[in-house]
Amino acid sequence: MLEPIRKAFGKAAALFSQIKNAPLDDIEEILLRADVGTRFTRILLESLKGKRNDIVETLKGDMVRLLTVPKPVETGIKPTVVMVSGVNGSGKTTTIAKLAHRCSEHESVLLAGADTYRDAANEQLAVWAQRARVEMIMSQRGQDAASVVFDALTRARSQGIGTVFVDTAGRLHTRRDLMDELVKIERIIKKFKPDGPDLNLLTIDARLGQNSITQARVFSEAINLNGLILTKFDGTAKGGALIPICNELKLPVLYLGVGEGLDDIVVFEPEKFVSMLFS
Ligand SMILES: Nc1nc2c(ncn2[C@@H]2O[C@H](COP(=O)(O)OP(=O)(O)O)[C@@H](O)[C@H]2O)c(=O)[nH]1
Ligand SMILES: [Mg+2]
Repeated sequence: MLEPIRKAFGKAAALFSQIKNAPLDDIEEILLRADVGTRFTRILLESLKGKRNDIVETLKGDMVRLLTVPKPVETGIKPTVVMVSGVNGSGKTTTIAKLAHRCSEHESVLLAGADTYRDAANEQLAVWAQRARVEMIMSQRGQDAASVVFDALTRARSQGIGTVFVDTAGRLHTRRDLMDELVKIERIIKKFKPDGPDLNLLTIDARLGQNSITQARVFSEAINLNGLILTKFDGTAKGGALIPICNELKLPVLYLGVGEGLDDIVVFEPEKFVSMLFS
Protein backbone atom coordinates (compact mmCIF):
# COMPACT_ATOMS: atom_id res chain seq x y z
CA MET A 1 0.00 0.00 0.00
CA LEU A 2 1.06 3.62 -0.42
CA GLU A 3 3.54 5.16 1.98
CA PRO A 4 1.16 7.80 3.50
CA ILE A 5 -1.34 5.09 4.30
CA ARG A 6 1.32 2.92 5.86
CA LYS A 7 2.26 5.92 7.97
CA ALA A 8 -1.35 6.55 8.96
CA PHE A 9 -1.57 2.99 10.23
CA GLY A 10 1.69 3.41 12.14
CA LYS A 11 0.36 3.68 15.68
CA ALA A 12 -2.20 0.91 15.36
CA ALA A 13 0.28 -1.32 13.52
CA ALA A 14 2.95 -0.79 16.19
CA LEU A 15 0.52 -2.32 18.66
CA PHE A 16 -0.80 -5.22 16.59
CA SER A 17 2.63 -6.25 15.34
CA GLN A 18 3.57 -7.13 18.94
CA ILE A 19 1.07 -9.97 18.84
CA LYS A 20 3.42 -12.23 16.90
CA ASN A 21 5.09 -14.63 19.34
CA ALA A 22 3.29 -13.13 22.34
CA PRO A 23 1.68 -15.36 25.00
CA LEU A 24 -2.14 -15.29 25.26
CA ASP A 25 -2.12 -12.97 28.28
CA ASP A 26 -0.11 -10.41 26.37
CA ILE A 27 -2.34 -10.76 23.31
CA GLU A 28 -5.32 -10.02 25.51
CA GLU A 29 -3.66 -6.86 26.81
CA ILE A 30 -2.69 -5.73 23.30
CA LEU A 31 -6.23 -6.24 22.00
CA LEU A 32 -7.65 -4.28 24.91
CA ARG A 33 -5.15 -1.50 24.38
CA ALA A 34 -6.16 -1.40 20.71
CA ASP A 35 -9.70 -0.81 22.01
CA VAL A 36 -11.18 -4.05 20.69
CA GLY A 37 -13.28 -4.04 23.86
CA THR A 38 -13.80 -6.82 26.42
CA ARG A 39 -16.58 -8.65 24.57
CA PHE A 40 -14.76 -9.00 21.26
CA THR A 41 -11.38 -9.60 22.91
CA ARG A 42 -12.97 -12.59 24.62
CA ILE A 43 -14.40 -13.84 21.32
CA LEU A 44 -11.04 -13.50 19.58
CA LEU A 45 -9.08 -15.17 22.37
CA GLU A 46 -11.48 -18.09 22.49
CA SER A 47 -10.42 -19.38 19.10
CA LEU A 48 -6.73 -18.92 19.90
CA LYS A 49 -6.83 -21.29 22.86
CA GLY A 50 -4.71 -24.39 22.34
CA LYS A 51 -3.17 -22.97 19.15
CA ARG A 52 0.61 -22.70 18.84
CA ASN A 53 1.77 -21.84 15.36
CA ASP A 54 -1.04 -20.23 13.46
CA ILE A 55 -2.02 -17.66 16.09
CA VAL A 56 -1.60 -14.60 13.90
CA GLU A 57 -3.32 -16.19 10.90
CA THR A 58 -6.26 -17.34 13.05
CA LEU A 59 -6.60 -13.93 14.64
CA LYS A 60 -6.44 -12.17 11.27
CA GLY A 61 -9.13 -14.46 9.86
CA ASP A 62 -11.41 -13.87 12.84
CA MET A 63 -10.89 -10.12 12.71
CA VAL A 64 -11.71 -10.01 8.99
CA ARG A 65 -14.88 -11.97 9.68
CA LEU A 66 -15.90 -9.57 12.47
CA LEU A 67 -15.20 -6.54 10.28
CA THR A 68 -17.22 -7.80 7.34
CA VAL A 69 -20.66 -6.18 7.33
CA PRO A 70 -22.65 -6.05 4.04
CA LYS A 71 -22.27 -2.75 2.21
CA PRO A 72 -25.25 -0.81 0.82
CA VAL A 73 -26.15 -1.47 -2.79
CA GLU A 74 -26.60 1.70 -4.85
CA THR A 75 -29.63 1.83 -7.12
CA GLY A 76 -27.75 3.49 -9.96
CA ILE A 77 -30.62 5.99 -10.32
CA LYS A 78 -29.13 9.46 -10.80
CA PRO A 79 -28.35 11.64 -9.06
CA THR A 80 -26.64 9.45 -6.51
CA VAL A 81 -27.25 11.14 -3.15
CA VAL A 82 -24.70 10.97 -0.36
CA MET A 83 -25.78 12.44 2.98
CA VAL A 84 -23.18 12.88 5.72
CA SER A 85 -23.98 13.39 9.41
CA GLY A 86 -21.98 13.39 12.59
CA VAL A 87 -21.05 15.43 15.63
CA ASN A 88 -19.20 18.73 15.31
CA GLY A 89 -15.61 18.32 14.24
CA SER A 90 -15.96 14.64 13.35
CA GLY A 91 -14.85 15.43 9.80
CA LYS A 92 -18.04 15.70 7.72
CA THR A 93 -16.98 18.62 5.55
CA THR A 94 -13.44 17.35 4.99
CA THR A 95 -14.74 13.88 4.15
CA ILE A 96 -17.22 15.26 1.63
CA ALA A 97 -14.43 17.20 -0.04
CA LYS A 98 -12.33 14.02 -0.29
CA LEU A 99 -15.18 11.91 -1.66
CA ALA A 100 -16.31 14.64 -4.06
CA HIS A 101 -12.77 14.92 -5.35
CA ARG A 102 -12.60 11.19 -6.07
CA CYS A 103 -16.05 11.14 -7.59
CA SER A 104 -15.46 14.15 -9.85
CA GLU A 105 -12.85 12.15 -11.75
CA HIS A 106 -15.64 10.23 -13.48
CA GLU A 107 -18.84 12.27 -13.16
CA SER A 108 -20.33 15.68 -12.35
CA VAL A 109 -20.67 16.49 -8.66
CA LEU A 110 -22.73 19.02 -6.70
CA LEU A 111 -22.25 19.87 -3.04
CA ALA A 112 -25.21 21.00 -0.93
CA GLY A 113 -24.07 23.23 1.93
CA ALA A 114 -26.81 22.31 4.37
CA ASP A 115 -24.86 23.24 7.48
CA THR A 116 -26.85 26.40 8.07
CA TYR A 117 -26.17 26.40 11.77
CA ARG A 118 -22.54 27.28 12.22
CA ASP A 119 -20.91 30.54 11.14
CA ALA A 120 -18.49 30.10 8.26
CA ALA A 121 -19.58 26.51 7.59
CA ASN A 122 -20.46 27.38 4.02
CA GLU A 123 -17.26 29.25 3.40
CA GLN A 124 -15.30 26.22 4.56
CA LEU A 125 -17.18 23.94 2.18
CA ALA A 126 -16.83 26.49 -0.63
CA VAL A 127 -13.05 26.51 -0.23
CA TRP A 128 -13.04 22.72 -0.49
CA ALA A 129 -15.40 22.82 -3.48
CA GLN A 130 -12.94 25.09 -5.24
CA ARG A 131 -9.97 22.90 -4.40
CA ALA A 132 -11.80 19.77 -5.49
CA ARG A 133 -13.14 21.68 -8.55
CA VAL A 134 -16.79 20.84 -8.00
CA GLU A 135 -20.02 22.88 -7.98
CA MET A 136 -21.76 23.88 -4.78
CA ILE A 137 -25.14 25.24 -3.62
CA MET A 138 -24.48 27.82 -0.93
CA SER A 139 -26.85 28.65 1.91
CA GLN A 140 -27.30 31.44 4.40
CA ARG A 141 -26.78 31.00 8.10
CA GLY A 142 -30.14 30.23 9.70
CA GLN A 143 -31.74 29.17 6.41
CA ASP A 144 -33.88 26.04 6.44
CA ALA A 145 -31.36 23.25 5.78
CA ALA A 146 -33.92 21.05 4.06
CA SER A 147 -34.68 23.79 1.53
CA VAL A 148 -30.99 23.89 0.55
CA VAL A 149 -31.13 20.18 -0.12
CA PHE A 150 -34.33 20.62 -2.11
CA ASP A 151 -32.65 23.27 -4.28
CA ALA A 152 -29.60 21.09 -4.80
CA LEU A 153 -31.61 18.05 -5.85
CA THR A 154 -33.83 20.09 -8.14
CA ARG A 155 -30.78 21.49 -9.86
CA ALA A 156 -29.08 18.10 -10.00
CA ARG A 157 -32.07 16.58 -11.68
CA SER A 158 -32.47 19.33 -14.26
CA GLN A 159 -28.76 19.40 -15.08
CA GLY A 160 -28.19 15.65 -15.03
CA ILE A 161 -25.65 15.82 -12.19
CA GLY A 162 -24.08 12.48 -11.26
CA THR A 163 -23.69 12.73 -7.49
CA VAL A 164 -24.93 15.17 -4.84
CA PHE A 165 -23.17 15.34 -1.48
CA VAL A 166 -25.15 16.79 1.42
CA ASP A 167 -23.10 18.42 4.18
CA THR A 168 -25.10 18.78 7.40
CA ALA A 169 -24.64 20.72 10.62
CA GLY A 170 -22.77 19.02 13.43
CA ARG A 171 -25.00 18.07 16.28
CA LEU A 172 -25.12 16.37 19.60
CA HIS A 173 -27.76 13.92 20.66
CA THR A 174 -28.74 16.42 23.35
CA ARG A 175 -30.01 18.80 20.67
CA ARG A 176 -33.35 17.37 19.67
CA ASP A 177 -34.10 20.21 17.24
CA LEU A 178 -30.95 19.49 15.29
CA MET A 179 -31.65 15.77 15.15
CA ASP A 180 -35.13 16.64 13.84
CA GLU A 181 -33.51 18.70 11.12
CA LEU A 182 -31.62 15.61 9.92
CA VAL A 183 -34.88 13.68 9.74
CA LYS A 184 -36.37 16.49 7.69
CA ILE A 185 -33.41 16.48 5.28
CA GLU A 186 -33.81 12.75 4.85
CA ARG A 187 -37.50 13.26 4.11
CA ILE A 188 -36.76 15.85 1.42
CA ILE A 189 -34.29 13.47 -0.22
CA LYS A 190 -37.02 10.81 -0.27
CA LYS A 191 -39.14 13.10 -2.42
CA PHE A 192 -36.49 12.64 -5.10
CA LYS A 193 -35.31 9.16 -4.17
CA PRO A 194 -38.04 7.10 -2.48
CA ASP A 195 -35.50 4.79 -0.83
CA GLY A 196 -33.66 7.74 0.71
CA PRO A 197 -30.01 8.67 0.21
CA ASP A 198 -27.96 6.05 -1.64
CA LEU A 199 -25.33 6.53 1.01
CA ASN A 200 -26.47 7.76 4.41
CA LEU A 201 -23.18 8.08 6.23
CA LEU A 202 -22.03 8.88 9.73
CA THR A 203 -18.56 10.26 10.32
CA ILE A 204 -16.91 9.06 13.52
CA ASP A 205 -13.66 10.38 14.96
CA ALA A 206 -11.56 7.21 15.20
CA ARG A 207 -9.62 8.66 18.11
CA LEU A 208 -12.73 8.26 20.29
CA GLY A 209 -12.57 4.51 19.82
CA GLN A 210 -15.45 2.64 21.43
CA ASN A 211 -16.59 5.82 23.19
CA SER A 212 -18.15 6.88 19.89
CA ILE A 213 -20.75 4.12 19.99
CA THR A 214 -23.27 5.79 22.32
CA GLN A 215 -23.23 8.97 20.25
CA ALA A 216 -23.49 7.06 17.00
CA ARG A 217 -26.46 5.11 18.23
CA VAL A 218 -28.50 8.28 18.68
CA PHE A 219 -27.94 9.09 15.01
CA SER A 220 -28.79 5.59 13.85
CA GLU A 221 -32.04 5.72 15.79
CA ALA A 222 -33.06 8.99 14.13
CA ILE A 223 -32.05 8.38 10.53
CA ASN A 224 -31.53 5.41 8.24
CA LEU A 225 -27.75 5.21 8.22
CA ASN A 226 -26.19 2.63 5.93
CA GLY A 227 -22.48 3.21 6.38
CA LEU A 228 -19.71 4.62 8.57
CA ILE A 229 -16.61 6.64 7.88
CA LEU A 230 -13.90 6.56 10.52
CA THR A 231 -11.98 9.81 10.27
CA LYS A 232 -8.62 10.77 11.78
CA PHE A 233 -7.45 7.19 11.67
CA ASP A 234 -3.97 8.64 11.36
CA GLY A 235 -2.66 9.27 14.83
CA THR A 236 -4.65 6.68 16.75
CA ALA A 237 -3.71 3.26 18.07
CA LYS A 238 -7.38 2.43 18.60
CA GLY A 239 -7.74 0.59 15.29
CA GLY A 240 -9.24 -2.38 17.10
CA ALA A 241 -12.31 -0.33 18.01
CA LEU A 242 -13.63 -0.79 14.49
CA ILE A 243 -14.71 -4.27 15.54
CA PRO A 244 -17.09 -3.20 18.36
CA ILE A 245 -18.15 -0.10 16.42
CA CYS A 246 -19.38 -1.85 13.28
CA ASN A 247 -20.81 -4.81 15.19
CA GLU A 248 -22.68 -2.81 17.82
CA LEU A 249 -24.07 -0.43 15.22
CA LYS A 250 -24.55 -3.17 12.61
CA LEU A 251 -23.18 -0.84 9.95
CA PRO A 252 -20.29 -1.35 7.52
CA VAL A 253 -17.23 0.88 7.59
CA LEU A 254 -16.91 2.24 4.05
CA TYR A 255 -13.91 4.56 4.27
CA LEU A 256 -11.09 5.60 6.56
CA GLY A 257 -9.89 9.20 6.76
CA VAL A 258 -6.12 9.21 7.07
CA GLY A 259 -5.20 12.90 7.00
CA GLU A 260 -6.35 16.42 6.24
CA GLY A 261 -5.63 16.50 2.51
CA LEU A 262 -7.98 15.79 -0.41
CA ASP A 263 -6.39 12.43 -1.15
CA ASP A 264 -6.25 11.27 2.45
CA ILE A 265 -9.06 8.74 2.33
CA VAL A 266 -9.01 5.00 1.70
CA VAL A 267 -11.75 2.55 0.85
CA PHE A 268 -12.16 0.23 3.79
CA GLU A 269 -11.56 -3.41 2.92
CA PRO A 270 -11.40 -5.80 5.88
CA GLU A 271 -8.60 -8.03 4.49
CA LYS A 272 -6.36 -5.12 3.55
CA PHE A 273 -7.11 -3.34 6.80
CA VAL A 274 -6.18 -6.33 8.93
CA SER A 275 -3.04 -7.07 6.98
CA MET A 276 -1.97 -3.41 7.37
CA LEU A 277 -2.52 -3.68 11.12
CA PHE A 278 -0.19 -6.66 11.33
CA SER A 279 2.43 -5.35 8.91
N1 LIG B 1 -5.68 14.14 10.85
C1 LIG B 1 -6.90 14.17 10.32
N2 LIG B 1 -7.67 15.26 10.48
C2 LIG B 1 -8.90 15.26 9.93
C3 LIG B 1 -9.41 14.16 9.19
N3 LIG B 1 -10.66 14.47 8.79
C4 LIG B 1 -10.92 15.71 9.25
N4 LIG B 1 -9.87 16.20 9.94
C5 LIG B 1 -9.75 17.51 10.62
O1 LIG B 1 -10.75 17.62 11.62
C6 LIG B 1 -11.21 18.95 11.75
C7 LIG B 1 -12.73 19.00 11.65
O2 LIG B 1 -13.10 18.61 10.34
P1 LIG B 1 -14.43 19.14 9.64
O3 LIG B 1 -14.50 18.46 8.31
O4 LIG B 1 -14.52 20.60 9.66
O5 LIG B 1 -15.53 18.53 10.62
P2 LIG B 1 -17.12 18.78 10.64
O6 LIG B 1 -17.39 19.76 11.73
O7 LIG B 1 -17.71 17.44 10.98
O8 LIG B 1 -17.52 19.25 9.28
C8 LIG B 1 -10.49 19.73 10.67
O9 LIG B 1 -9.41 20.40 11.24
C9 LIG B 1 -10.02 18.66 9.69
O10 LIG B 1 -8.86 19.05 9.01
C10 LIG B 1 -8.56 12.98 9.05
O11 LIG B 1 -8.91 11.96 8.45
N5 LIG B 1 -7.32 13.07 9.64
MG1 LIG C 1 -18.61 20.93 8.65
